[in-house]
Amino acid sequence: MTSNVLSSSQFESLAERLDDAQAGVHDTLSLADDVELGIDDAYRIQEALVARRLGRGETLVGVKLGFTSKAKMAQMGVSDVIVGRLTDAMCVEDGGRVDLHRFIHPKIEPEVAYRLARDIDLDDPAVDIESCVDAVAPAMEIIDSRYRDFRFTYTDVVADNTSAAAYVIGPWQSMRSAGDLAVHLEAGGQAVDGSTAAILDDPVNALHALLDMCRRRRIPLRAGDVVLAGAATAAIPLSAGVARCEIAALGSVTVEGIA
Ligand code: OOG
Ligand code: MG
Repeated sequence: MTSNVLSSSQFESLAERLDDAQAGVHDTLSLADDVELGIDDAYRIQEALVARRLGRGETLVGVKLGFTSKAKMAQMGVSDVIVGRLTDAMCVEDGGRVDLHRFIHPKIEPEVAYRLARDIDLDDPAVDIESCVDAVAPAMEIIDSRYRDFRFTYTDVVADNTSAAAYVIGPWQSMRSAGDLAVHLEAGGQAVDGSTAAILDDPVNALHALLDMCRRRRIPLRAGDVVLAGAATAAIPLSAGVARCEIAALGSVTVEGIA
């Protein structure tokens, strides 16, 4: 499967299909039902999808990793790290409200966020990504696959910007270890507990995985960018009411879903 089997108008129309699903709050079927996609194709669709959002005035504010924990891989049946983009329109302030009508079937998951202090030169083999991070925070990601029943293939989820829908970041603190910290998330009467060690043994390893992915995919990393390291536990449904995540030593973060 190579990208040259698809024409650029086909890439554009697959991106449009996912973009329309997100903007129109309706699901769509697996792209894999209609077309054979390779991983390069999937990232190209993601790029076209994000370009449509930027064309509407959104700005890039960071990146997110997916499937950095076994719990997430098992929940979604996928076993390779993926990367997606975050835009300003996805940001919800800590303690803020989010209108659930924006989403198709939202779920929420606990995350560790990092903040880049410097632009990263992807072509510099000696770059030390850890030293480019100045802050860490507890965070939550709202994921909302555009695919029916959250059922997708690996290439589908990459094309769909890794289900990214919204995120909320708790208090930033200066960069420090976030390895093996207890994680508690509660939303809609459900709760899930885990540890940040579930994220590639230590979420700092997500930074190295990110650098590798960004080099391969030519995704820029810039000063001020937020990095979501990937969920520490499986996601739980987001419904009306307050969702709260607490990470030991990092603090807590909340968001209120409004029906
Ligand atoms: C894909 C997004 C995965 C994570 O933190 O692992 C992700 C999905 O589960 O729909 O964001
Ligand atoms: Mg996530």
